[in-house]
Amino acid sequence: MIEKQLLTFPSNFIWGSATSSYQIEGAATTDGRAWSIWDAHAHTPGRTHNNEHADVGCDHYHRYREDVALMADMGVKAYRFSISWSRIQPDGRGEINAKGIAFYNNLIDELIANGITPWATLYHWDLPLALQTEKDGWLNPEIADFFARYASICFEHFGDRVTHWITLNEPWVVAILGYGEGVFAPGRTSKNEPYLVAHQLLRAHAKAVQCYRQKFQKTQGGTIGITNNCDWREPLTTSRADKDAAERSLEFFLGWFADPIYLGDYPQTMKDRVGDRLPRFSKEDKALLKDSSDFFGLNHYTTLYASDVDPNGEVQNEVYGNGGIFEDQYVQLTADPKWKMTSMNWGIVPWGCRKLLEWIRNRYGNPPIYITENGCALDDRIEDGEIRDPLRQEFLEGYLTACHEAIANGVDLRAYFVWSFMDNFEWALGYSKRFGMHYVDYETLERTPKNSAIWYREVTQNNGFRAADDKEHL
Ligand code: PNW
Repeated sequence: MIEKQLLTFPSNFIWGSATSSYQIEGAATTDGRAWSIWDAHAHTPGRTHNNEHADVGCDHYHRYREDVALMADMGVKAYRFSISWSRIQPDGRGEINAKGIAFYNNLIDELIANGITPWATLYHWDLPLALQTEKDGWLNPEIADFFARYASICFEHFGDRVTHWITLNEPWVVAILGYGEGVFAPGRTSKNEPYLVAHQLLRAHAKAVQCYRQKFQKTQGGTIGITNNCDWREPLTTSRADKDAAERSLEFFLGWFADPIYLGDYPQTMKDRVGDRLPRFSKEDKALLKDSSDFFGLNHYTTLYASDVDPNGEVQNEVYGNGGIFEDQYVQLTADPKWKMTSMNWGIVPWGCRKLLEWIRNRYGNPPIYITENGCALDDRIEDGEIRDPLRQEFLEGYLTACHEAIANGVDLRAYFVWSFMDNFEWALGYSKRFGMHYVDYETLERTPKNSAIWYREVTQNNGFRAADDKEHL
């Protein structure tokens, strides 16, 4: 018999669950909301699985009360959602839509009434379409001011009750999947634009933080930061070249966005390799960016092995992950065929999570870390009213065990948000991937807790769980 070990988390550890506006809200043109680039992208034939879009999504806009009740049932202390910019400012600038403000006021009040702390993300990829068509979106340096203005509207209306703010969700995905590979909105493919867009995303983040700190933080008493995503990169061999390749891959992934905030500029390896195609920060931008995050928001899903590539040699296979800027990195990425896979084809590798947390601790001076997303998509089916998803529980047990280990090793990890509260619109993959703790029947929009949600409730209530004493996956 496998011995089960009790893993208890620090007493103030925050257990949460996360979603984003475009993925769940629906009500795409209700009450004055205008289209975002994701509405336009999803309505462009061929861009999403079965041409699916989120006009209705999970209809959370109309069902938020039921959803908050389900969150309370699951025992989460915190809920991370995102605000749809084009509900608040339909054109991305100018006029404010009172009905959009009212929706988030209602949601926030409902959360608080249920003892759940709201964590709001200001930008989870749904840029108001008018800013794209009229203002060139994230390529335009002016966007930092548009974003800061929108952010300040949110601080002003919601900041009396929302004290946990995340400026941007995963700028890497916006830059790489939106402007490098073109699989996400706005669907552009370029070797240069990812760097230009990333630069404006960082500037916009910094300006929103400056606004919060100057006008709101003292009176409202909240915290503000950014969420970046990163997979772990393990050197394929012990060779110096492969170790360097893994490090380089992490710097191109996470260092790109975190170095300017914690260390003052882009990683040296990026400057060396990208050269003039990498924008430079003005003195003013550098100062604004430095220390512009009160915490280290991290979304983490998987791991790949990294090895060095001879620029003149032949690349075997381009596994996803380099994101169209392979030639700037020359890192070969591979999965281990022995790993269990999720339905995203992402390997389940909990030890990568621990190593990444420790890498962040070492590189950035042990900042407080919030895991703002972690979870998995599986081929869930509802049978006799039940969703048996033992692999999701195994995934979560593995990753939470890795988190516990990291904390024991001195990592200042303070929160864990499972992605996602419910099945939802998984971007280009439409409704084909189910990441939820709750199953959504897209015909009836009925929500049912998966078995893993029932297990997660125990975890949140006991502030820990009994994990199989199987150190192998660490
Ligand atoms: C994140 N990648 O997206 C997002 O924050 C969520 O909205 C999304 O539903 C979730 O993870 C699951 O995909 C990512 O290719 C999408 O590396 C793609 C990648 C990473 C994160």
